[in-house]
Amino acid sequence: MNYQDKVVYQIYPKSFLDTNNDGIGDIPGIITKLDYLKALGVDYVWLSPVNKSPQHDNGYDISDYNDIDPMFGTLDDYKRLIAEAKARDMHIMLDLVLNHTSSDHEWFKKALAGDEYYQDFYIWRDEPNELETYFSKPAWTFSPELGKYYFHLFDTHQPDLNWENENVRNEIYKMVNFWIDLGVGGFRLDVIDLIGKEPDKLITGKGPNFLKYLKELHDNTFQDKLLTVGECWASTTEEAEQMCTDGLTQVFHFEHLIKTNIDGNKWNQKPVDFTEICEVIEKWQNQYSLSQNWVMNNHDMPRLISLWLDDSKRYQSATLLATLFSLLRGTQYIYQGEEFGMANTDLNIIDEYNDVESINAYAKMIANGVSEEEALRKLKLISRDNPRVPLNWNDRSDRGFGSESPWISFSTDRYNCEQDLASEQSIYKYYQKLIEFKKNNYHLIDTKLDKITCDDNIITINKGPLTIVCNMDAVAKANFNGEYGEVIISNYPTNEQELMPYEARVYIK
Ligand code: TEU
Ligand code: CA
Repeated sequence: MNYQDKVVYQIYPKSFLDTNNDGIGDIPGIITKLDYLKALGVDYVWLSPVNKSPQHDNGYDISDYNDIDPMFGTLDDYKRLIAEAKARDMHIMLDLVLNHTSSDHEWFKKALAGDEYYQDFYIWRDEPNELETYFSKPAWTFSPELGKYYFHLFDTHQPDLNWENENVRNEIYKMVNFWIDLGVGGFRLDVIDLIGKEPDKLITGKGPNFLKYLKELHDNTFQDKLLTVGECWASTTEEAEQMCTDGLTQVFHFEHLIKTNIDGNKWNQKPVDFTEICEVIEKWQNQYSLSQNWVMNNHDMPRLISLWLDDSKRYQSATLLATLFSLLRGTQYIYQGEEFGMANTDLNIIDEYNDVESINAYAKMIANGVSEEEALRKLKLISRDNPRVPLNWNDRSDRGFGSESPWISFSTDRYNCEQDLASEQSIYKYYQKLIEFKKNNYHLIDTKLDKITCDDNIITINKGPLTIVCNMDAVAKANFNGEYGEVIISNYPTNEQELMPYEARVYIK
């Protein structure tokens, strides 16, 4: 099964819906919205980690893989979530963070206490080398307990596991099988390409043993029984193919989403060039034959309507992007709030930031002489806190999130789900329409592209009887002669000869 006609909805649990007024979204809150997700057309619900965690990286620092953090609920709540999802013919996907644990994990605590068996679960050296974390700091932290440095590619509270140690691998397989037995329907594998790292050789991604570990994980756990998606920031189609042969169902590539980084540095952004985006689309659609997916938003990226288009033209921007990406072949991933057009938030002081990556990057910029104003401007544009603020379910003082004092400030943007659903121009309803079309006509979607072009910022995709036209510009395009058949979906009520700003049309012949 390749799952390409499925829709996956990502939930960032802390910010989804709070039912006990502690400022933190929770599993019971997710259960109350399953009908809403079902009606959208969702098949799989992926939850960012809800395991026990001290939250130094918002749950991507797990201290107990086999339990749920009390802030989100209990294991029984999680079982109920699985059952309630199944009752609606949906599945729950668990976020597996296998590259590192929290420094509060009992393995690490035992290691620090002198237990050599567990010391070998992590990576220790007498001297650090020059490797850096993804969070702008050295990748080695000195442990006064052991008189050595431990290795971590993320925060210092996220020590990397030593995958060379067979005992680590076996513990992981046992844990993954625990969740399979509990009934999860799939896994998202956090930074999976890093497990084969060889720090002494300065190799971090896709080390020499990576594919071997991946196959072993696959063989000992999910095999080909569940939907699995690997997070790999920069994968070529060849690498993706390797990972998806006796490994994963599919991998994220994010190639289209990192095109605006200058020299790979996310803090230096340039305007999007849609010609480049078309090249990425063409490459994956036409040169990659295994299962693939398209992502517009997630908890690590700014909202795409704000980064690429104009969030003040919310309906057109959101529906235009949805039209472009939903009708490509591949599993569609929707990040919470995307379906009703949530935009970036507008944080103006560094104290309002929560995300460790943003806070460290800011400190580094200031240390390098960047002005506070400029550093804040960069954060505002691209910080991971943008998509992580609580969802605006409505316009009440608690935004329908369930608490007036959330763990991170509400968005400065007040557009909300209730307003969207009541609007003549509902983004949610447009998504519904696209998804319904995609599911009912998947045979038309599941083909290579005949052609994709970007002329004067008008993207045109032809495949079989379908033509998708997207005006990526804020200005109208006169004399557009689309002789592509009948318009079946569009984000404008009438479709004239002129293409309107951010207009999207789907034609069928
Ligand atoms: O992200 C992987 C990762 O490499 C990110 O740090 C990425 O470089 C950054 O977000 C780009 O801005 C995953 C999770 O999605 C992220 O939330 C975690 O912080 C990270 O792994 C560590 O588990
Ligand atoms: Ca709560």
